[in-house]
Amino acid sequence: MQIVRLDSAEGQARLAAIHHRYAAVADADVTRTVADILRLVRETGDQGLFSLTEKFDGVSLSPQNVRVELALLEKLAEQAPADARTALRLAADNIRSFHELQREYTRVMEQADGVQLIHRIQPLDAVGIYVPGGQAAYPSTVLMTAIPAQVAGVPRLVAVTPAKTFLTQPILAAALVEAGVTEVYTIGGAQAIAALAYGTESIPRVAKIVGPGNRYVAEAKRQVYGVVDVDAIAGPSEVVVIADETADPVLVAADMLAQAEHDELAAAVCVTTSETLATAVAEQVSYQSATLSRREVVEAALDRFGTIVLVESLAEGIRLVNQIAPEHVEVMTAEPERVAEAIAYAGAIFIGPASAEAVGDYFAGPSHVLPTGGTARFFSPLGVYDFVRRTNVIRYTMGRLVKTADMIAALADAEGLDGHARSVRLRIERHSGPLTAT
Ligand code: HSO
Ligand code: ZN
Repeated sequence: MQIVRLDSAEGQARLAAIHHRYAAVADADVTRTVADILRLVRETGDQGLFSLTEKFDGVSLSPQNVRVELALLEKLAEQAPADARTALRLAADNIRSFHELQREYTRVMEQADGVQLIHRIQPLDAVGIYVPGGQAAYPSTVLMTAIPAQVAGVPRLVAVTPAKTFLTQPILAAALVEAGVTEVYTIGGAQAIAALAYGTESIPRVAKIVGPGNRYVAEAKRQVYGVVDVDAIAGPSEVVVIADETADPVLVAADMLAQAEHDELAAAVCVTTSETLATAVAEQVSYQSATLSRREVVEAALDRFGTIVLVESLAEGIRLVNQIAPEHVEVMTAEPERVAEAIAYAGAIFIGPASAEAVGDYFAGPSHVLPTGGTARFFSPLGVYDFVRRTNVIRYTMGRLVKTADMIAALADAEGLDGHARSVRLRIERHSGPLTAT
């Protein structure tokens, strides 16, 4: 684990690498392959979807077996360990209660003369949740993506996943049950994204697609954006721990390793004012990493981005954290609330030694689907607000129109749009009755 001073040449080089961590390279082959897959499903529906599933997953689908009945899903869920299922249920309850806070309601501005201006909020009709096959699929992520949509009131929650997923990971079936999905289809890859976006004979289209996937899935989501909405394409997970001499090096190291085990591209950084802590964290990182089952992934990640940065003051550390704008920030300092307050750009902030990132990853309630790669500068965590549509409604009265017609017409004239001006003036001319509220 590298320890560098912020103002050293070494420190600057390391931070430059961290700042440019995911200049995602668009692979032309992937782009082309995905475009072909999307076209085939768009043009031929079920037929293309089923032939691609046969080709890539070796599974033969039909309109009769592509959908998993919810009763069967519940049976599959029962094969997951009971303690994990109980934990999923409690986690789901916490996620639901936190997201209730984010609910938005239709607001009406009612004026004395009867004019009504309405900001109407409605849930999306249908949301597709992509659940990747294989080890990269996390039941916690199923909860984090499906529950905010459910709280928003989305009536159709459609999960898609390759057929083999449930056989190898029944806990994913349990998560889908717990999250309250309403439809499940055994399709995966770019072809599943196509089916959700365009619809096929067997799979009615959705309005938005969320959830992580491999690069073909990510590229497919990018290409269908605009036909449907999609969530942000998440990069590898990242944490910055900001710590002073009061922090426990054992915990700082443990949390950096928890991040590093996600991915060879994951970033685990500690920013500290204390040289003693820096040395102790570095020692702990090598000591603890030896016993992790994903040691190889951990080491690759630490080689690439694992860094302990020595800063002169906490103020300097906070500036650095804001420049990195990481997905997660943990604050382990004497007055963590004050430091946390000064952190403007982060997906999620964890205050004090009890708030391990794992608490947020699994259980506390706030979403773990967070902006990565510095996008916390302008993006937010996935939330209920991502699953609603807003519509503006205007209900004017003739009384108000008479009062304001000249101003509206003046603005229309100024833009050279006499059709607009006329449409308002005509109403005044044709209105003969007394000026009532309606
Ligand atoms: N740290 C990941 C979420 C996760 N961790 C899922 C464990 N499972 C991104 O926030
Ligand atoms: Zn995690």
